[in-house]
Amino acid sequence: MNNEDGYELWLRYRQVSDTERLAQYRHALNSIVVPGASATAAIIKAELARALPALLGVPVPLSHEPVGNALVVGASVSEADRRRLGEEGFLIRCHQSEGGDRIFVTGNTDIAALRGAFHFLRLLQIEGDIRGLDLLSRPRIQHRILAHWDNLDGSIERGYAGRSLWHWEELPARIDPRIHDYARACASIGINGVCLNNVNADPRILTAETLEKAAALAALFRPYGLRVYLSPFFAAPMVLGGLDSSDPRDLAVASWWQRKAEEIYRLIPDFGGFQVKANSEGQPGPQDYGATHADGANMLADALAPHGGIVLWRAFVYDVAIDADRAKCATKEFVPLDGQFRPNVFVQAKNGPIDFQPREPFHPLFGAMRHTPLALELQITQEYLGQSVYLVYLGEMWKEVLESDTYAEGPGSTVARVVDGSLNHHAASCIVGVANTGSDRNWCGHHFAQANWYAFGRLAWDHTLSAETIADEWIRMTWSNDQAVVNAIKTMMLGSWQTCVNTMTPLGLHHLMQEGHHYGPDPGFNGARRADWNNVYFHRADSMGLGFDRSSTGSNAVSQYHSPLREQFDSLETCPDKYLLWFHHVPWDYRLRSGRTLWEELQMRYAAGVAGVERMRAIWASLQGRIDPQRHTHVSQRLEQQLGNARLWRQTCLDYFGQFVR
Ligand code: GCW
Repeated sequence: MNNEDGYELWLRYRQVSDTERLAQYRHALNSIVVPGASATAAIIKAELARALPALLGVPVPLSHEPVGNALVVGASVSEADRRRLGEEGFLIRCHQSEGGDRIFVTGNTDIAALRGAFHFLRLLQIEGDIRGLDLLSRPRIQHRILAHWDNLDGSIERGYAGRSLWHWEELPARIDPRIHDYARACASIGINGVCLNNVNADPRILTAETLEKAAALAALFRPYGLRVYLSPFFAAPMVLGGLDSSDPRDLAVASWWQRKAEEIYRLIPDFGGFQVKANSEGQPGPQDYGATHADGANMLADALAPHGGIVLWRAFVYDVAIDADRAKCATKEFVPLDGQFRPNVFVQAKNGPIDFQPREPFHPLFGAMRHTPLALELQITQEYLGQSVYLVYLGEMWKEVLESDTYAEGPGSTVARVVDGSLNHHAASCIVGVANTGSDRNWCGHHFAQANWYAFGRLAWDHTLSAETIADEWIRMTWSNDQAVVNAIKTMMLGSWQTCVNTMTPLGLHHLMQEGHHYGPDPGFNGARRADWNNVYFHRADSMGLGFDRSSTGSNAVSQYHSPLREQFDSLETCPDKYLLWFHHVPWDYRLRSGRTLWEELQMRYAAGVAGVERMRAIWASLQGRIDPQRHTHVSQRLEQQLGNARLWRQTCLDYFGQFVR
């Protein structure tokens, strides 16, 4: 078995192994016709010409007219279909004709045809049945954006896979050819936006010089259906423009942004918009002038609106003056502003109210702002989840969030329906994933972290897909179609998130990681300058018990959720175990549903964290010889490291919490 380095990601076209399927595909695909002449059509041609001969093991020529049974990509659609498909939706349909059978992959635009072409290739990659295909697929969420926390110096905030792919210093003169492969990967899973820079923004992102660099990337991305977004520095009018204020209500400030927007759109006509972190963790913002988040967002929105751009205004704020419980701050700050935002503003909230922890209950904002489109921000990069050492499949976590019921409009008011716009009747919708890519040869540091990039794209396109279906596809494309291998890897992946939660923060614990870098345990950490940057703030262990009391007799964060969740979370008896210590300060000898006391359960969970990694390690070892040696060894080494770290978590946390147990 040949060594592989993981560079090809899931676009790893190997000859189909099932002989019946192979015969079916060879029969159906004698030639390829891509009638379009655009840059996108050229990309479709190149992808099919690369993929089909490799998958089928025989030449599949590109031709102007169908020869024999043919795949035709990009042909026009009927009037009725046109309306159903929107801009990016596609159809895949089989037709029989005299000259031969045809498989048509069509859409309203070449970009739609590109999406369809990748979908069709995926069917072959997973060795599916392509006879009689008749499918229509369109995205459920409109803007599906990867957010890169890349700095202009090439470093990446919370990046664990090397340096920035952009090579800012070489742009615009040289564009790393690798970026084409990045764009192919994004296009193949339906991502349609890329925010190039860190939300902790460098003001220089908006200089004329940097904008030319961004424009070079935008030009590369355009035919792949990817728009570029930027994270501006809110005080740029002062830092770059020499104004003496950045007050959003100041006309000179607003007109500076208008001119900046004009300059951007001259260079990047399809520019997507701004993603903004303001008045959060030291970033400047409208509140510096006594103005509100709405004032700030609207001023930027007005500058972008004439050009069709949007503002993603982040709700990751936790000013202690707002509430002593950090989990409550964002909702308290933003709900009073609901209804005040321009139509091209999204308020963008993380999945949970604290900060991308291994598990959090969903962010209450999703049930609380009915008049504003809310963008969901997920973190693909594993800042708090073992970085590029841990094998953690995040598809399951994201499904839990998406399927969480906010009860905003009674049962069935899921986060997914808030985000896709259907619940509150918003035409616009957006989801953002903080990217885990970098210059490492395998893109994501850990071979299995590629699955999270993949899963983000697939869920952004269709949040009704199950985590298991997505894992199944990814495994077949990335590793093997051998059913035994697929089953083994799927078992590893589907248990991996719960294993990570058990390893670090079982039963609703959160934020116990080492300061700053957030890898490894440090439950006793108490040296930060802000109370809510200390780990003891979050777990509150004492001789009475463990956990943050957010019940109605504590911080009352439960009140930010709708009934019946509010009551369910509020009562120790009905609060789900997985959120127990998130919402309650629980006595050490309290008996959980399992019959074990809290202290016994905690020991059991930390042990389960270690056992889970041991199980993954054993399964992976059993796959030796069925996976290429290079990738097999790489993952084995990571699992070994993960195991060591899981043991450290168990020991550190049980030693630490044990001191409080009488
Ligand atoms: O998760 C925290 C990270 C910061 C990050 C911040 C945010 C970009 O520790 O590195 O800053 O959240 O989301 O703004």
